[in-house]
Amino acid sequence: MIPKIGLLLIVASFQLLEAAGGKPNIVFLLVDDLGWGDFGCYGAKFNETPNIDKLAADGMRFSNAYSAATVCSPSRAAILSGCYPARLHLTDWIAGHNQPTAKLAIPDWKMKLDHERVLLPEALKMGGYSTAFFGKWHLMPHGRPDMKEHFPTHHGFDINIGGREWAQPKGPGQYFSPFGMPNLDDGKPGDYLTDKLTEAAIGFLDQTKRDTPFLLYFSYYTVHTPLMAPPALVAKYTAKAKDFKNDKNEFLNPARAGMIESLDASIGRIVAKLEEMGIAENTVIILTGDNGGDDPGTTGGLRDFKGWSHEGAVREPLIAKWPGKIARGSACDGMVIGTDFYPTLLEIAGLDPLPDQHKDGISIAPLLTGAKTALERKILYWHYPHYHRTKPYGAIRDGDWKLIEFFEDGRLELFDLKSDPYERKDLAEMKPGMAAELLAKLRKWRQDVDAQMPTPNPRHTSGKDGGNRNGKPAGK
Ligand SMILES: [Ca+2]
Repeated sequence: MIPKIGLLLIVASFQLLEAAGGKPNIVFLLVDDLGWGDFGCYGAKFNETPNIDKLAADGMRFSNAYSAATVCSPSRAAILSGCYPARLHLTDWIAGHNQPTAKLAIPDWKMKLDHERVLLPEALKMGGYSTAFFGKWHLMPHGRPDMKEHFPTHHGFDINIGGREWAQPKGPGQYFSPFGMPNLDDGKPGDYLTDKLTEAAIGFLDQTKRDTPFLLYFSYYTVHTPLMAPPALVAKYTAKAKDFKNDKNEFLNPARAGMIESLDASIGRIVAKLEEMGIAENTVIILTGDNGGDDPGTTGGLRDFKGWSHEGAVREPLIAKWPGKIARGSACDGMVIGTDFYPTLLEIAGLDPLPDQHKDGISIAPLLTGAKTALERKILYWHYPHYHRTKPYGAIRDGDWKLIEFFEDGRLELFDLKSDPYERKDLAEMKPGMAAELLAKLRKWRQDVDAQMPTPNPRHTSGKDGGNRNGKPAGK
């Protein structure tokens, strides 16, 4: 690997030759615990998301976009590094669950990002971008807000508003003032976190220099628990729930629906601000989530949800808008995963790929512009050597086929997502040849990325296999 400092010098020398003007601005919107069925444009009838639906109507909506993990930290690390969590050895939410007597002992994984890697914001910064972070970080040692070297500002962001070690708002008022977050105005009693972060993001836009392109990385704390929304919105959805005909088993939670309406309003304000500034035409907006929703009613019918091992845990909404480049009202069913954003945004910014970085990502720019309807890459992987709601597992999607391997006992599940998108029919026993072929690919990949595996646990207590934190059986 080229030493990071050498890479910085090489890239910087190229960038000095190139004027920054004309490069598109980038607004990356990452929603926490977002279900595949949470937006109107993805089928939601209870949640109301007019601004997000408009964003999709003005751009492209993906139907096979994935997070690289079923929980927060590894998914976020994959976006920022362009590498699979398995390669980073950052495979669980920080700080993870402690299952001391489970059948398997989890590996010694990393609870922080390596400084040796060149992350997406660092690469864009080298390319002349100003970089700003808003919201949830959750990529540093648990309970160590003193470790400033792990904050966003030490990983390529010029400014950090709100990011710290927290997985969720933990200030005195949680989603309401006071917030207790870095560089975020605590406001007055009753002020709501999503609104205050949006104000800060708009304040950043106000201060941007027109000749400097920017990355606005807005990592919403919403809609992670605790489910808390402004009282007027809770009242609105409480009333709506009373007469709601719930044909598709949506999650009728007034607080969560209110959180999503606040999110939608935030996105509407940012889009309006870009238009008001006259820079909307030269700004790419990407909206996605870090892992599935935290309730079975959020996934649009996909099996399972956050922290499990099936599609509902990792399939995410993905909407992209880039006027003049992405066709209005377009749709794409090509497979995309969180590691792809890094090389995609480099290409959009007119920057060369970086040697030794973003190893597991592929630019989806050809999908966005319509040059291609699918990437040559047909295989995606997941690796979770931990206990959560699921037991430790690995998974591979190869075209329409998906195989899940559970590490405790080697049990396999095989699904044909084309005919069975909701993973109702396990074909592992009916199609042992296909299962074996996919398993071989999955194991080969684990070797290639040096994935950490769980090991037999000498402290395992017979009869207490650790299970999962909710005591539910694996699977739906
Ligand atoms: Ca999350």
